[in-house]
Amino acid sequence: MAEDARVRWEVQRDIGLIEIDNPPVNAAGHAVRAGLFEALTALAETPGLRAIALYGAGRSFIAGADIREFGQPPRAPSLPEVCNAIEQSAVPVVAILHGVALGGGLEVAMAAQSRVALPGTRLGLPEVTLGILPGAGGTQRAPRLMGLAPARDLILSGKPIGAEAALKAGLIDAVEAGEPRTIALAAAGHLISGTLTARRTCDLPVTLDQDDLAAARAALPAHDLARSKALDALAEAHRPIAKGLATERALFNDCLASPQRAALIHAFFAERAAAKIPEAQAAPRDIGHIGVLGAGTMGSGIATACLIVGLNVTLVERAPEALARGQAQIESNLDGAVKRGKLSAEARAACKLTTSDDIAAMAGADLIIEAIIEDFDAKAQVLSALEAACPGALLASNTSYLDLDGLAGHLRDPGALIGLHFFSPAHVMRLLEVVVGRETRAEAVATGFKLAKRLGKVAVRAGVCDGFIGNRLLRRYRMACDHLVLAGATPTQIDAALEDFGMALGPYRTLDLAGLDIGWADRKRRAPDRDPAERYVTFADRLFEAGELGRKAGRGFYVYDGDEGTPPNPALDALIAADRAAHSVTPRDLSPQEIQDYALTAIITEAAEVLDEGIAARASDIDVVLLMGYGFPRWRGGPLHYADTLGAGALAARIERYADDDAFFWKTPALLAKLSRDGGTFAELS
Ligand code: HSC
Repeated sequence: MAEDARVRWEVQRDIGLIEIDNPPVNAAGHAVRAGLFEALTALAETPGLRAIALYGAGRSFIAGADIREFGQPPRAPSLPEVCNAIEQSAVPVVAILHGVALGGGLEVAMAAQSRVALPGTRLGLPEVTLGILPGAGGTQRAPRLMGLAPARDLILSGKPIGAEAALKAGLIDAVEAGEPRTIALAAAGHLISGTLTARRTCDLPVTLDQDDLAAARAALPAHDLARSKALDALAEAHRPIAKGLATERALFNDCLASPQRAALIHAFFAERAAAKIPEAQAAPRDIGHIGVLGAGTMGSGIATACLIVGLNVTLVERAPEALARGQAQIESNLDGAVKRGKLSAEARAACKLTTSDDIAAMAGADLIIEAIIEDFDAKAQVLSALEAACPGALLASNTSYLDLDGLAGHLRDPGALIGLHFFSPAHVMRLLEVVVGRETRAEAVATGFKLAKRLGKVAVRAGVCDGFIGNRLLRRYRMACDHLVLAGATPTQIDAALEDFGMALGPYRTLDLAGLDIGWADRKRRAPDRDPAERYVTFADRLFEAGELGRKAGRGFYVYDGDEGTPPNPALDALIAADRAAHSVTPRDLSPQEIQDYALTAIITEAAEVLDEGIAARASDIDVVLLMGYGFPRWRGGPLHYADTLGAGALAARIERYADDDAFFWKTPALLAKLSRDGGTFAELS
């Protein structure tokens, strides 16, 4: 047996076995590619060999190319070269898939002459989610194995499919249960006996359906480079494979060079970096039993999220009608999860929800999350009551901006309190801000992160300040948008410009969705501290005071009660005109670019301050919060990744220009000024 650091091979009678062993996910980095190439070459020279089986050690076959290598100088052999060598092997190769076979991993498998997957294997081509396309033959071999339309689905969705679906689609040849090495030996035997057919994928025909590709292209968002290039590559799949592969390579390189690729890969690593916290070494508590106090929208969403992953939940609410409403909401959420395939019927039946009107019912819970109204005194009072009634439990507040240290001050054991800022709907949104107070114990932080992982959420550590990371940036962004209205833009123009930038929803449409009462309550709470120098506009307050609360009232910034779309609320013109008159502003036209620059610079400015104050540990954590909780376009990488593409110098100059008009709102943050002076980037700070 020859040995390579990442790939081992051995000969068993007339069978060659190749094992890939590159923890944690068997990414096909340079060492794996070189090892595979060497193993194939050595086995090709081994006399009497009749079949080769390729499998992965550890928890997966291959999770794809090594993403860290993108943007680095290429090193031979490339993955396409390895795939071609597998496909052209004179001795037939069977690939044994388990865990995941993603991206380049599935491409390696598709180049083999046969494929067997273990039950539970997830197979997919997620490259477009990273701003690239399958570049090791995936766009040419998937259509040959599955047909053009299913391959187009697999590639454009980026979503993996299960082993049974892959078998049905023709992507694999068999599903067998067992250990990968045992299945590898058996499958190689079946290749030799002929019970498993060996065929070269490159020899299979593809029928081109131009209409299908044209319809898929018409459905793409205009910015989406990777999916558009993937369609270009698929359109070549009916040609001889060498030609198709050459086109695929050129298109892959276009994607590789694009800012979208850099942004999407930044987002991939940013999500994973967020889990690296100073408290990672602390032992988290068991979290089998969760208490949730408050059965409103947030409480029932949090309870649903916990139930879906099999946690026991005790839900407490004083008012019987509210408890009944919350319980009904949870039941309906769980039914929805079953319908969407997120929860099996058996798991649904096994959900353990206990309800009560007495907080003592939560005694014995490992962690209790309060999700009552956003009012400091009310929260302080229930937290202290919880501490008395449920001794020893870790306590969490689902506050979205209140002072966690102030709340902890009402507890005998302030170290047991943590902030868990869920986003609505809590059983759907994947972001969780874990707010760490001055005295919060490491055990509580580690438990918050453990809960997030169990719930399938991405947790970001945040320090204490008004609004933590996300809502603090959002407030600044909304103020900037109000200033743009004052200057002459309409809310509709602002929504359109920012949706054009890629925001999931414009700021005023978002306000309508959330309800104008929320922003109003926040502004009212902060009113006593408002500096008279602030350029405060009142049109949103006036709308709220007229009962126009947004979607739930049928009217907000837009009108929702007609059949003719959602026109702007006609009442706005007079309210905005009054603000302009009060500030002696003569309105002017603003271009979409001006709107985008102003609003985005406000987010970046606040983000730089949040980072400098240590509220966020890294620039990429701020990016994750905005990407996962606030609809910031993932293909732009988040506000600070986007800031790096503009350059600190250009941003500082822009802020100075804005400050000429409004020196109260616009001050260059010290951190940005430093980066501008030194020519540095936010990414380099992490
Ligand atoms: C690709 O394959 C392109 C091809 O078409 C080839 C093109 C070649 C063209 C050449 C032209 C000349 N690479 O997520 P986790 C790390 S693109 C490097 O926490 P889980 C991850 O960062 C790729 N590292 O675990 C983390 O590191 P940390 C297509 C990778 O169990 C650790 O592994 N494939 C990596 O929750 C654990 O990851 C994909 O997009 C990779 N490919 O999920 C799959 N994958 O501990 C991406 C993971 O230091 N990966 N890491 O933080 C995933 O979806 C998930 O990681 C898994 C595991 C589902 C594999």
